[in-house]
Amino acid sequence: MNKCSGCGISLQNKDINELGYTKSLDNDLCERCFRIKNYNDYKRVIKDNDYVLNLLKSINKKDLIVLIVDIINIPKSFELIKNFKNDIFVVFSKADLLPSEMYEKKLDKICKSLDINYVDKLCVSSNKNYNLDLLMKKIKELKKTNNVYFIGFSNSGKSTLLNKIIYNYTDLNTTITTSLLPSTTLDLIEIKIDEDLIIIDTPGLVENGNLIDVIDKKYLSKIMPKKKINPRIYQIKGTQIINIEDIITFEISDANIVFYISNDLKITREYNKTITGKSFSLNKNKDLVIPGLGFIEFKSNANIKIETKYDLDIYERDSLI
Ligand SMILES: Nc1nc2c(ncn2[C@@H]2O[C@H](COP(=O)(O)OP(=O)(O)O)[C@@H](O)[C@H]2O)c(=O)[nH]1
Ligand SMILES: [Mg+2]
Repeated sequence: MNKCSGCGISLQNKDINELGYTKSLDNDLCERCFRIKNYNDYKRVIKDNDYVLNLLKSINKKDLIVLIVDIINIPKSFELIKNFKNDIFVVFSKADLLPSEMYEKKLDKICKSLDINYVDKLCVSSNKNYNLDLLMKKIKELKKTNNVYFIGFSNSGKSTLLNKIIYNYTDLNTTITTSLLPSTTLDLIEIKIDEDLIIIDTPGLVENGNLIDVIDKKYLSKIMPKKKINPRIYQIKGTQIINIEDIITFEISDANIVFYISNDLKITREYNKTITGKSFSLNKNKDLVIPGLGFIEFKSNANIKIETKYDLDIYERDSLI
């Protein structure tokens, strides 16, 4: 059966409401990928981790896994990745979004703390073609078989990276569908790079409590940074309320903090208001990570209370910057 070259799903012409539908089985793309590519018209599909992990069972023990991690959205837990006993090459994507490369050493520490079979790491940017030659060189050095799997959480940039590799290093004229929405890639997509290398794109794993899975899709383009993030510094005296649009509100006292979120999001201050919500007590040089939105760096010790209508798995880590 033919598969959609955009998302990997098996094509079918029987049921318009089911995934993989196309009018004619001679088409390369399913209707959904066609609409994403031509009209930017996304249809949210939710695939759970059991579905993805089941597909990943085809990974053989000796195959190299390239774990793609969005530098802005480093997940709290890599528990799911621990199941893989393969060599894991950690690739941090979207390096173009952060202001400096000071974080490279800290990433090493993060990788070592993940308790996965970590063999190497690299920061790349598909948008800026940053470190892609080095990525290919390392993949070729690290791989023990011809199959190399790109795995990671949704929206970490797996398909975009593989498209860049196809464009830069092959004569193929196929493009995998990419979008702002999670679960764009629906099945394994094998790309033969050369005689000795097949890279396999995979659907993303879902991270619990991530804003991109719950926010209305009309806000997605706003919360996902597209350009280098301008760090926004706030020196707070007394107690203040800070809103990030109507997504999340913080009550914070006497602190020096820096927001790393999309430049398109407005941060506003409010006075004489109290909020109810979860409290965090943060030390200097810690980040508060708001999955899907970004992170706040604490340059001083502070208490912070958070109110949001979304069920987010907010967590604390050593500062990245
Ligand atoms: N700024 C930036 N955005 C990227 C980069 N790579 C991917 N993205 C964006 O991240 C989103 C998810 O990309 P996609 O490749 O579909 O992720 P996947 O779910 O892991 O396959 C899209 O909106 C991409 O435009 C990058 O190098 N830099
Ligand atoms: Mg994808």
